[in-house]
Amino acid sequence: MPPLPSPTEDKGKAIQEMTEDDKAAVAAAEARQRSFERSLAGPSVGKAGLMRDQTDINRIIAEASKGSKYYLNQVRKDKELTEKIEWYQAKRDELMKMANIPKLESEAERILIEVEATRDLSQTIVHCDMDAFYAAVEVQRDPTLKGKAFGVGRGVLTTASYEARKYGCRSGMAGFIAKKLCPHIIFTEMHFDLYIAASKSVREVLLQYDENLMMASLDEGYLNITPYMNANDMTAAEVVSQMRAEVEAKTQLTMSAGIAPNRMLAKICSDKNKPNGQYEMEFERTVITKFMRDLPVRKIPGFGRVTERCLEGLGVETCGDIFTHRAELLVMDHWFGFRGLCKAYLGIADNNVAPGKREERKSVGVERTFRDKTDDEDILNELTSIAEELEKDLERLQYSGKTVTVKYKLHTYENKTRAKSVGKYISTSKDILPIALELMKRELPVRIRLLGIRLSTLKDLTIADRGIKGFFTSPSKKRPASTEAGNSRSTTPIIIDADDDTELMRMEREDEAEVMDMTADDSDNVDSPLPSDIGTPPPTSMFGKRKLSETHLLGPVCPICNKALGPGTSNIGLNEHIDWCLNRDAISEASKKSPAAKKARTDGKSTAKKGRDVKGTMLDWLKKS
Ligand code: TTP
Ligand code: MG
Repeated sequence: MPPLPSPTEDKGKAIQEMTEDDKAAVAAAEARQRSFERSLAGPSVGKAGLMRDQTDINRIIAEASKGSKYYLNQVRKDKELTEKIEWYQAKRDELMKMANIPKLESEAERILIEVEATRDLSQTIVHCDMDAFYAAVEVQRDPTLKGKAFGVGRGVLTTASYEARKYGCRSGMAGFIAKKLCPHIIFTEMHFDLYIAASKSVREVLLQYDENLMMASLDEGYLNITPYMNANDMTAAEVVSQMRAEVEAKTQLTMSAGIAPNRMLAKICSDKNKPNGQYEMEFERTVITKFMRDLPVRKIPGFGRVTERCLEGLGVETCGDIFTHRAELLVMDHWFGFRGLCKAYLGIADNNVAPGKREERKSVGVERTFRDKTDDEDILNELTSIAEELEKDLERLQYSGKTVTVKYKLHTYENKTRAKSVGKYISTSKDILPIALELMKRELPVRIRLLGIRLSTLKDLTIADRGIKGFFTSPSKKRPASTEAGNSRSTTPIIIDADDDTELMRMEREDEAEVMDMTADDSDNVDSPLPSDIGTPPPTSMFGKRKLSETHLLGPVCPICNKALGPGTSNIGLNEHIDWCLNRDAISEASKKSPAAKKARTDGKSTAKKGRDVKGTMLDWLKKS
């Protein structure tokens, strides 16, 4: 990591004495430092209405967190990512040297035309998002907070009031850093029961406009209002104004909304006139493509800081740059997913709106973060309480499962998982806890900062058993499929559907999970108030390739690579596979030399790609050309 630049006056003098090459090197080092500070500042940087420059804020955050374990971990991750980007650049150069560029460009254009043909402008999709949701509910609970700078949560802020945001305070920020940015900030406890009740009231209003309402978290949801507009002879803007007014009348909370032909665009639009506003995208191909051209890639839902930096490494900062660099991006298809990028460039995405996609859930888990825990008894007590919470979640979500995985994170931020499968479906703490304890006891003594239990190889209890057993299931046990709306917070779904799960997407998911787990190890608070199911994979079609019904037939699922191991796989078999997965050196030929793959191997994460190997076909194609 380059050192922080020296104070301005020294810098001015020093710069005069430098050669052009030196100046370029300093500029590059400063750019890298700023990029590092930006990534350190977390996922929701760049919001409007700040009282000081975002770069200054990023620097204060970097200074405040310097020396903390979180900071050191970010330095390590930044270094790894920089290496990975260099590897991508070298790979691109190597492949481009072999390529027939005009042919590559026309192939890219053919794919773009193919993707363009999937554009559907017939449906009016709305994304609704409550304004400063937890904070607004807190003001209702305690009206003295109105107009003040405050954050919700103590160790880590779940959100901040708009007044606190002006100082750079935001979701996911450690409380002690928020205090540095805004010394008069007030911290409030969280009151989940109130957020859940408010969310329910909002949902009741939204359901009047689309019975298939798709809640993405407690405070946001998607609707298809096309039938409502037709039935009531109203424009989209009229429907959305009325809907927002009804939400406010019922809850005294304000909501913003975006109107567009698909979910991705609607989500981007809902942020445009926040708070308490709405924005409608014109349903015109040329208007949409023009809108996308200047849009920074980071604005695409699901394109986080890892994707942003990797694309930046290939010269892509805005969606428009995707076209300019189409040839390079096509040769990098294996790692970046070319079709997904074409969709971002064209502003094309899924326009299906359907309530909670239960069938794609692979596991249910509870994780807790804390300042270091070393005492064996303390750790096992924590595990007991986690198992009890997991039982409640399984009851609420109506799942049972066969594979218990204990996950812990060492004080060095290294993640470890241990799993065991059993012959029957279980869902109670009585059944889960002994397995979790057995797995964890073998690991002791440890010094950890996160502990969790996850149940996978799931069975959906809302689906009646097929076959003769189904006839005997008591109807009272079959609950209607609950949506995921009860979840306190789900991760942002990536709503550009890519054909395959790329290395980049995996890295982004890991990064997002880690951001969520960003605890204040230097703060006064011990337990971070993060909601329990934060580690749940995003409920998106992109990642949930395997249907739940299939997993029943395919045996236990490896918690590392998510592969089903076949019916009748024993615990020994499962653990042998997990060991192999953790230590494997035979990953795909393509990613073998990638620093990402090397890291994934040591982290125990798989880079093995599901589905067809795009690189194989790409290389064949290059050779032919
Ligand atoms: P958001 O909609 O992202 O944020 P917000 O509603 O507070 O503010 P905005 O006006 O920008 O929409 O998230 C909704 C709630 O989810 C938020 O109030 C608190 C919670 N949350 C977390 O618990 N952790 C997080 O990392 C984020 C981003 C939100
Ligand atoms: Mg919100």
